[in-house]
Order: sequence, then C-alpha cells, then structure tokens
Amino acid sequence: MSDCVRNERHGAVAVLTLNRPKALNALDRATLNAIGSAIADVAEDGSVRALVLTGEGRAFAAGADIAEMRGLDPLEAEKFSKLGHSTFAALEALPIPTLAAVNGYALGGGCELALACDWIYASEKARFGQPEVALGLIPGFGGTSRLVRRVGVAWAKELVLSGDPIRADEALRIGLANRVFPGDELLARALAAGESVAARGPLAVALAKEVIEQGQDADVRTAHALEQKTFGLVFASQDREEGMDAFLAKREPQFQNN
Ligand code: DAK
Repeated sequence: MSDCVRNERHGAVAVLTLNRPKALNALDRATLNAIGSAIADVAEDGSVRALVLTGEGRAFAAGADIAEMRGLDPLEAEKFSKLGHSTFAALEALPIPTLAAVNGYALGGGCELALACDWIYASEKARFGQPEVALGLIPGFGGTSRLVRRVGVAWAKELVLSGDPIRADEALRIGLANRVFPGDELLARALAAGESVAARGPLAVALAKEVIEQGQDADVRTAHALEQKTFGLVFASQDREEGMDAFLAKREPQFQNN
C-alpha cells in the first residue's frame, strides 16, 4: 500500500484516507493509482461491508495535481483523464455502500471523487467546487456527468461554468451533500452510517445499488423491469428468507451474503 492512501479497518467498514496533506491531497498519478489499488483490495475482501473515503488534514482533495498536470501534452492529458475515470468507475462499481466524508476542500477532481461515492457527508468546514475553468480547463474526472445526475443540470452548470466554490450548507441545500456535521464529529458519523448499513442484508444492498445505478441510465420502463426482475431474483436468496424469518420471530437477522 502506497503512503499516499491509508487503508484501515473499523469492523466491517474500510476507511481509506487520502494522505498528501501538504499538497491538500491533490490527485497525482501515484495517488490515483494508490486509490485504485486500495479499491481493488476492498473489492477482493468479502468481509468489508461499507467504505468510508476521507482526507488527511484540511482537505478532502483540492483537485487533480496542477503541478503534475501542467506539463502534459494532449495525449498524456487524455490518458490522465482515463486513469481518473477508470479509478472512479471502480469505486462506483463496488458492490458495497461508499460514503465520502468530506472534511475540507473538495475541489475539481476532489469533488468528482466524492461524487463517485454513494453518498456524501460533509464537515461544516467543507468547500465544494469545480474550479477548472479558472485554470482554462474543463472537469476531467466525471464532473460534467456525475454532478448533473446528483444536483441537476442548472446547479451543475452554475458550479462548472462559474468555477465558484460553495459552502457545506449550500451543498446540503442543493443535494450534493446528504448531511453536514461539525468537523470533529464527521468521521464518527460516517463510520456509524457505515456500520449501520453493514448490518443490512449485503446481497440486497448490493443489488439495490446496482439497480439504482443501471436504472438511472435507462428509460423508466426498462428501469421498472430491471427492478421487478431483481426483486424476483432476491427471493432466491437465503438472506431474504433469514431477514423475513427474523422479522416474524422478532429477532435480529444473521445475514450470510448468499
Ligand atoms: N494541485 C497541486 N497542488 C495543490 C493543489 C492542486 N490542485 N491545491 C493545493 N495545492 C498545494 C499548493 O500548491 C500548496 O503547496 P506549497 O506551495 O505549500 O508547496 C499547498 O497545496 C497548500 O495550498 P495553498 O497554499 O494554496 O493553501 P490555501 O489555504 O491558501 O488555499 C485552496 C487552498 C484549496 C483554495 C488553493 O490551494 C487552491 O485554490 N487550490 C487549487 C484548487 C483547484 O483549482 N482545484 C482544481 C484542480 S484542476 C483533465 C483531467 C483532470 C482534470 C481536468 C481535466 N483532463 C485530462 C482533460 C481535473 C482538474 C482539476 O481538478
């Protein structure tokens, strides 16, 4: 495991911490590769039931590393964009819930990284934005697509075209952040949410996530059909029997992920 990302376990929850605080956790190629490798480790480990992603220091991530990006030629820039996209796509595709705990700046690629997580908890100190146009760039890691899906086209256009950051309370109001907490509570709250969801039926959680992801890119009839088929599929699982039996017997379910 590279030093630029820490991978720790809290029970069934994996906590990945971006760890380049002197550069405000700017995403250079080494950090993107380290995130990718940590995600692969989490994907391999069937005992991880939720993932929390956060940043060391005063930033979640202040964007792609401008110093490293400065010298790229167009082909290298496309390659860099592809590296970010494949890393964030792997994060999005994890079959477990992923929470971004945004402790400070989430700008540019940092905001896009948070958007690749299922939901976002923010510190009161957090700042969100897509400032690429201030550098003569456009977002390169999904900001023109995931942000639109999260907050709608009007807010996405204001954020991307103006380049101006917003505070945590505004991020909450527009649906970019799900919840906002005092900075010293953020990680504990994110872990508690991770632990709570970790106790749900893992197969059902994974399938529900997949149906939402695929359904939002499909027309509504296809999305409904997918939900119906998957609802039927879930009835083949032992976890479904266990969950319903436990409810009827007034006891806690013991899910086995099968
Ligand atoms: N990259 C590299 N270093 C960064 C950085 C970044 N994005 N953000 C901060 N740093 C570094 C600073 O250079 C400084 O380093 P030293 O001078 O100490 O060596 C250190 O972190 C502390 O930053 P500041 O001294 O600036 O701290 P302040 O509190 O004064 O300001 C700030 C904090 C977050 C407001 C400020 O650092 C800032 O504005 N940072 C840049 C934010 C930004 O513009 N982010 C977007 C980056 S562009 C694409 C692929 C990807 C992308 C686009 C296209 N294709 C290939 C097409 C993605 C683009 C981006 O994400």
